[in-house]
Amino acid sequence: MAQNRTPPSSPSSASTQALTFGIVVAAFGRHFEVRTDSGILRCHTRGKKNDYACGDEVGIAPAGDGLGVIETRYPRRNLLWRSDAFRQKLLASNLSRIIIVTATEPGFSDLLVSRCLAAAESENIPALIALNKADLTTKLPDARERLALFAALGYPVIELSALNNADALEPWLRDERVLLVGQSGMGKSTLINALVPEAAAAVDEISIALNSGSHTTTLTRLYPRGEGWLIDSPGVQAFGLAHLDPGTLEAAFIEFRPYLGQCRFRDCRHDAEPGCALRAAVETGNLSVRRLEHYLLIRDEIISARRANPGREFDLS
Ligand SMILES: Nc1nc2c(ncn2[C@@H]2O[C@H](COP(=O)(O)OP(=O)(O)O)[C@@H](O)[C@H]2O)c(=O)[nH]1
Ligand SMILES: [Mg+2]
Ligand SMILES: [Zn+2]
Repeated sequence: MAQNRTPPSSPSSASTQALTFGIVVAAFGRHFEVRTDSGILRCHTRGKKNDYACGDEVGIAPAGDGLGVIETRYPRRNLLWRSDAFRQKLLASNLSRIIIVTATEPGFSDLLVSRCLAAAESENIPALIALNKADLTTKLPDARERLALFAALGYPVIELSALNNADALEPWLRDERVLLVGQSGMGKSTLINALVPEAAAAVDEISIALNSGSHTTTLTRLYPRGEGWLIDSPGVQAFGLAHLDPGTLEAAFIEFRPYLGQCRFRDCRHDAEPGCALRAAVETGNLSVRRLEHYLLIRDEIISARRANPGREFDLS
């Protein structure tokens, strides 16, 4: 999948050496693994720069002994990330699909599903929902019912049992660049092991030595598969969307779109204003009250994150 590529502009550094094209396949703080045509290189970065994500296409200067330096990053087609008032976490880039992994047990948060969907929609990345552990049949009806909310919006919901087989996902993976995202314990790593036979290393925690000593960290890792790839990510509990402005968030709730701009007041907050088109649609059963609640909660969180850290710039494109 990697190929040699000449950088778009001549290198700005003193080096005139041609850069080697690669894809970031693992990120550990300021160290990265980059897959190139001639194998995986362990790379560090220039200066304090560390905003690379799994899936990024980069140009590296090989330094021998399986080491290299990331010199440049090529433009991203998209980027999935989360942020609160002060921090941000890059999840993955250049995706063609996101699979939100839920399970019959332990229980999952439908609010988190809405957050992941909003993140995907804001970057125009198609999303589907996997309902894993379908073999645990006592909890299955309840999980199905909770996901019906999203199925009704048109998101595919695929039931499967990763421990038995994951074939049901096959049509959604072929040559695609897919991120698995979800709470911990849902079965993301188990799914990767089922789908990428040589991925036996997809364990939850991997100890790695960083320069400051030995750390245990959860890891985002990319696994090549056919012409595409799959990315396993650590469990997310909080998926902050502080980088989305409220207008983007509204439109990321796809079923709201026909109603946006229809409220009596142009700056309607969809809380208790008269003539709110979203509330009216909830009253008539055309919109789900649960999704409106999710939207309001995330919107308020974005507003307070921005108040807590005014002037913060969100630009990672
Ligand atoms: N019964 C059942 N257990 C599963 C299934 N898939 C995963 N598990 C179990 O769920 C636990 C969490 O799985 P893991 O892949 O680590 O979840 P992750 O945190 O999302 O990566 C492990 O004990 C798995 O064996 C499944 O389809 N059925
Ligand atoms: Mg895992
Ligand atoms: Zn309104």
